[in-house]
This record gives sequence, C-alpha cells and structure tokens, in this order.
Amino acid sequence: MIGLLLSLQAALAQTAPTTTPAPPPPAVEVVMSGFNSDDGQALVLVFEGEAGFPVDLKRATRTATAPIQGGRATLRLGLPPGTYALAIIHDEDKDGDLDTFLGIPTEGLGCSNNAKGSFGPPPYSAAKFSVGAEGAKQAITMVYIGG
Ligand SMILES: [Ca+2]
Repeated sequence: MIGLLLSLQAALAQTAPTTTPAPPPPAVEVVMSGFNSDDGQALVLVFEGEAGFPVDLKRATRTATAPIQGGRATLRLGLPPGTYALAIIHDEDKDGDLDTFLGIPTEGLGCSNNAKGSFGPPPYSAAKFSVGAEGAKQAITMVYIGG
C-alpha cells in the first residue's frame, strides 16, 4: 500500500503543471478619426456576430472606452483570433449609450472597414474582419447623420 502511494506521488510529481505562460492575445489596434469634437468619449463595441450589431451594448462581446484628443482616438484591444466587427460611438454626453432622436443617431457612429449602410446601420457582414495571431488594425472614420 505504501509502495502504491509512493508511486502515485511520483506520478503526480511528474505530471506537475509546467509553467508555460499563455501567449498574450493578439492586439487589434483601433485608430478612430473624424470626431467633430473632443467632448465625451469614444465608446468601442466588439461584436462576434450580427446579433445586436452595431449599437446594442447588451449584446456586444466587449465594450471599451477611449478619450478623444484633437478629433482622434486610439485603442488597443486584446482579442483571441477570430472574426469580429467593431462599432464606435461618439458618446458625447458620456452616458454610455448611443443617443437617438426619432430613431436617428444624434451622436457619431463608425464601423470597422468603414462600412456604411444605405438606409440605417451597415450589416455585420460588411463590417466583419479577421484577427489572426499577428493581430489586426482598423482605421475608422466617424460618421454623423443627425444632431
Ligand atoms: Ca451618449
């Protein structure tokens, strides 16, 4: 019995977890421009599917904010490799949401690939892009419809 325990201990010692640190997720560099003021913040929404794209914050995989300086903002997002679409809201009043009036956005909106919709927001399929092991870069220009 003792011999069994000892061999178990030896086996456990051999399978001790090796400390290989997980590689950091690839970075997605988001460069946003065309803000019509430095008021408020850039609110960045990450989507992994068309559900909720582009402005339903509750369905976003992740949200992040970045300060606006001189009409521009930049952000680095660590995201596992995959397919994503980004929506950028110029959250001028910092309420954490896109303001609308009669359904028309009164704050600026930008999407990855600079995708634009003909009537209303662009479809997810036009804004999606791939993130590989080397990361990705998106340069997004803000669009102001109402307001
Ligand atoms: Ca807002």
